[in-house]
Amino acid sequence: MHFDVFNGDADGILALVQLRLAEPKQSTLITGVKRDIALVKQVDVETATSVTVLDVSLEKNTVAVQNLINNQVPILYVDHHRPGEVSESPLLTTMINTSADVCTSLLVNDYLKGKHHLWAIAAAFGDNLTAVANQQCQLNGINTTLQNNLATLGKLVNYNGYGRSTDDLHYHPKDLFIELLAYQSPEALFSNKSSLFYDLEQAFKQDINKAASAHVLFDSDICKVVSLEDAKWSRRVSGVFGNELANQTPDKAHGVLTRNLDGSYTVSVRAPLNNKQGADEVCIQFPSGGGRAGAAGINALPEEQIEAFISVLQNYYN
Ligand SMILES: [Mn+2]
Repeated sequence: MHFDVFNGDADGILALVQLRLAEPKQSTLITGVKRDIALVKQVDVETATSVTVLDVSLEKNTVAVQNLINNQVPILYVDHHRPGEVSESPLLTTMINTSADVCTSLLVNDYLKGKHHLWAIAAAFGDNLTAVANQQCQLNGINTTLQNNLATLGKLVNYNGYGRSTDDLHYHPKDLFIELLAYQSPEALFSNKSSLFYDLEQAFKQDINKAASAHVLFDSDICKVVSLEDAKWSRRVSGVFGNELANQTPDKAHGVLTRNLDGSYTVSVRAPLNNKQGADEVCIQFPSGGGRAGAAGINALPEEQIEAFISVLQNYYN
């Protein structure tokens, strides 16, 4: 049995859509919410004959990958996150590139020589690689309407991946993959007015409108921190809402808090759009913090550290 292991966001799902349109294959699908990245360990070593892994850091899956290699299972690994120490093996084929202007779907696009490039461009938009995605649109002579639709598709599929567990999501990423695979190209998806594209768009609008009533914890010229009520919609929209706030006031840093089951908070941090650095530096000052320069997060911020978080954020960008 072949296993397809993929991140539940736009980049992971659309990388697999491209691959399986080009190389159809019966497979067992393994995925989860966007933050669920230690996925390879879910592969059944006994029945696996081959494995494809997309858009989850090799560093977080080293042990499981080694275990597959030890069991003579060939692996194709495509990703753009930190790989850590990669053990050489003729069984392990890697396409890993950590440059800031690359995502997994663009790597798959190269591998397939651009065969399904529209899906790859949507994924690049989903991973917020807007400049690269726009450039790809230009290179391929894509008109403005299609370009806007691809950007929306990337945003919506990415948005669908956020949640505490897959129960929070509108579509389980497995189902989203299966439904999208039924379309040869995103254009067919856009022209079907009853497709999931329009369902997701509707759902997104509802969530983002609710977020407008977010509780403001702190607001200055430097940064703004808000908290959302403890609800499924809050967990779905928190990441994208951070991006929206950043777009509205590009000179400010932003933090969006949602409450966890244990009373701690998940924090999404966005650096000011006009100064896209340091979000990770702010977050790693707290246990369970991490991320990239422009967008980072803290998985479990204790309630009593909210004030400390706000002053770190304020002082960092002051
Ligand atoms: Mn990605």
